[in-house]
Amino acid sequence: MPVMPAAQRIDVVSIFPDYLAPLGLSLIGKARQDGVLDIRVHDLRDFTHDRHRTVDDTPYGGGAGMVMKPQPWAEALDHVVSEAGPMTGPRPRLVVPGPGGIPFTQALAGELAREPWLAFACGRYEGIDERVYEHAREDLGLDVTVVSLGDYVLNGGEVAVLAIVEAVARLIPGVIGNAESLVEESHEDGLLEYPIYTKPRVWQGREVPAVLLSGDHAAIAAWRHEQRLARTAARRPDLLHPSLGGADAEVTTATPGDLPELLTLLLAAGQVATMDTLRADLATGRMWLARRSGRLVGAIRTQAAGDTLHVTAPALAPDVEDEELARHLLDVATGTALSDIRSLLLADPTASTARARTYKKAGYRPVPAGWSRQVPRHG
Ligand code: 6GU
Repeated sequence: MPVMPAAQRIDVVSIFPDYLAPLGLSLIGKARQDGVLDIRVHDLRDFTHDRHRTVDDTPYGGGAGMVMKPQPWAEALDHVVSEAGPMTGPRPRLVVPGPGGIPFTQALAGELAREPWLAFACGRYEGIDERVYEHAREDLGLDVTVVSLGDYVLNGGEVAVLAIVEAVARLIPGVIGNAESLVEESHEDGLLEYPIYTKPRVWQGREVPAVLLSGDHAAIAAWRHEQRLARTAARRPDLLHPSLGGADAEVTTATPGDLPELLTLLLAAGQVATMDTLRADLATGRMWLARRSGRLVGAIRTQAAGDTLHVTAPALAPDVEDEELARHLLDVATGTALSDIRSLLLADPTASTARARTYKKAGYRPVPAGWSRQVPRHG
């Protein structure tokens, strides 16, 4: 007989329990019915003892707004945890949504999805008295994480909890049917998703890109990868630059102080350069450097001329035969190019067999001056 894994338990404490009603809908509502998720919403005001069910008061030290009182929060958290027994029993991980938290990311969603028990404390007003966090950590033994959705301010944590629970729950087996669709998604590998189309092939005079109808799976995969890079560069360049830790290397743009080391690398890699040509390159184009443990192991230079981006062969240190790194440098240098670039010209007419394969895989075709590739338009 198949053994049902225990449901993930989620407790939410809020002064607006109705705000969390959407957790009864759609795939999350279904998962609750199926016993995959055990979500319990608590009203913070049930843990007050005065006639007005007061949850807030003015801040010590002055300042705008109101602060959530410690007593109702402590009793609410005690109540949630009490269902687990003494200090040694299972404990929820306490997540407190707030603009001052660590960024909520797909990686954090994955981490939270592996927790058997989560508790969310929805603050309102200016926030919760700091001693509630200390009580949760020191007296209840909870791991407390303050989490922010982004750099903007919401009125309270409830909307954030809806977002966080949705991102977490869909990673739990049994919450969404198609495990495949989990893998191929924006952010799972640090790039945004490619554009997608369905029937009809022509809609209001707009055609689906021909490559998608070609049946050429390699061409389709190359086109999609290209679209992902172009989109990420246009909309989220911040994702490309640090994620350039691909191929175990840190990729950065060069500064004048890098030039002597760069010259050594280029000469060792058999390229033609002097300090003067490099200074000129730096002034008129862009240079990307790949470092491993601080050591310069690769470089590539680009220069825009009209709608063509001229790209040098990726230069690698002689002991670094790593086509993945070469491809990575090429993707970085071309993926972050200006959006009005329509074609790429890669000056490497005498590429090695391995390097020629890298260029072909990246969508380049041999031309007399080296290798050429067209850049698709993107939104
Ligand atoms: Cl998680 N909570 C609140 N109240 N405001 C926010 C937020 C969270 N993330 C961004 N702004």
